[in-house]
Amino acid sequence: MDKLIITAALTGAEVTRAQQPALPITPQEIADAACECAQAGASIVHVHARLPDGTPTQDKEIYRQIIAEVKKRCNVIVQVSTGGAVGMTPQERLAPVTLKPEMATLSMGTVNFGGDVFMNPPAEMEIFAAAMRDHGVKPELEIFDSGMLTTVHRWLKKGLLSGPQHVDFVLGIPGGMAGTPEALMYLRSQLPAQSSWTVAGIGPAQLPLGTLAILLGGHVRVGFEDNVYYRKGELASSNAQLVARIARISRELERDVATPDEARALLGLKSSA
Ligand code: KMH
Ligand code: ZN
Repeated sequence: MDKLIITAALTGAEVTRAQQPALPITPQEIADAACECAQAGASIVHVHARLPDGTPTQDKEIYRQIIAEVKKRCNVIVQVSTGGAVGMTPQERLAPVTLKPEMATLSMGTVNFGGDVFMNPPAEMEIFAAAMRDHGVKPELEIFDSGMLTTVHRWLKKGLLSGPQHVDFVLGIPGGMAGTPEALMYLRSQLPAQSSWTVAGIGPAQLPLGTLAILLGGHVRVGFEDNVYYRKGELASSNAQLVARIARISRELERDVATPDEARALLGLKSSA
């Protein structure tokens, strides 16, 4: 099995300081959290920008600061969000891709998102895919429900995507596919050949689905964007605490954890050196 790639989803767009007092918000806080996670075993950080008051933003300058602050401190892969927050325009959402980060998320379809609708119309997402290709940014394909994986197959046939894909199953969003082993096993069975995959279990699904992914040869995303708890009723003290636990479980299961450069090699990214 390949070494385990751990992604730390540090901030997200929805979680507040009231829900998780250790939530990183400023570029400095995000960079500190990113490198603490890298130290604990993360090779990718998935980042969302916030204004100083915590409001989600896709402001390119804030993303520029986040990337620069992370690079000053450590060698982790920075993956920017193009999902942003529900209700943002496609133009806003795409802004950080022009900074040519190593990776960016690419949502593969529209999904109910709690009481909201997270809009990802195919024509707009095709533009996102083309922008990532033009800027040399590796997409991580976000799959919230099974039909989105059939879209991946269609896009591969049409040439909108090429080469081995890296897919993230986001499971347990109210309105999306359930955070269950059955859902994960089904999605895994439908992957295009040569794809790598990771799982982002939401809330209580984070730990069991992450553990299952380690056993199945997938990769794992943890962090406050998806889950603010260490265990039922106990908030996590930091993103790094969640990373350290999944790294520990992986090593106990005799699967080594990838460094950022090992993750780059697995994902077909340029080496950092
Ligand atoms: N905040 C969600 C509506 C992504 O980062 O690409 C979308 C999201 C996905 O977080
Ligand atoms: Zn996100």
